[in-house]
Amino acid sequence: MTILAVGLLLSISLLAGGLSGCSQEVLIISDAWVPEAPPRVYALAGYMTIENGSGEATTLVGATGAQFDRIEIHQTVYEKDTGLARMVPEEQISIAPGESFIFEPGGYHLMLINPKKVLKDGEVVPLSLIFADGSRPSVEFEVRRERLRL
Ligand SMILES: [Cu+2]
Repeated sequence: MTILAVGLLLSISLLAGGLSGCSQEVLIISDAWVPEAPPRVYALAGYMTIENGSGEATTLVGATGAQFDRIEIHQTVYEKDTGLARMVPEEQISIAPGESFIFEPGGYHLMLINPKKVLKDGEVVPLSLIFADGSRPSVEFEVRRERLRL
């Protein structure tokens, strides 16, 4: 029973590893940054551009990072009536072949929930993106002192 379970896990991770090797060659992630925030904030935002240089659609389903309790994909939307902004969680982001998807202030962002330490301008935050095909490319997000516009 235990041996079977271990064998199964091993083949799953080998499969994921193989897939990640392919995907990373054709996904270009650039301009990854996190606005510096005051201490004791509940969450930080992460922005980036994902370019899908492959011949197939790719789907981002999440992200992880040791410096945060959890990470969600959010979209900022503005209410037509009031003009007030609110954030809507998104399960996934699909990017067509040859297309780019931009996470930027006022639109989509990674919500980095419960930072475990204060991040200062110039520091680097390592995150792993999670794609539906099982690939988990590592991305270094640069902390920048820029006003956060939601
Ligand atoms: Cu958010």
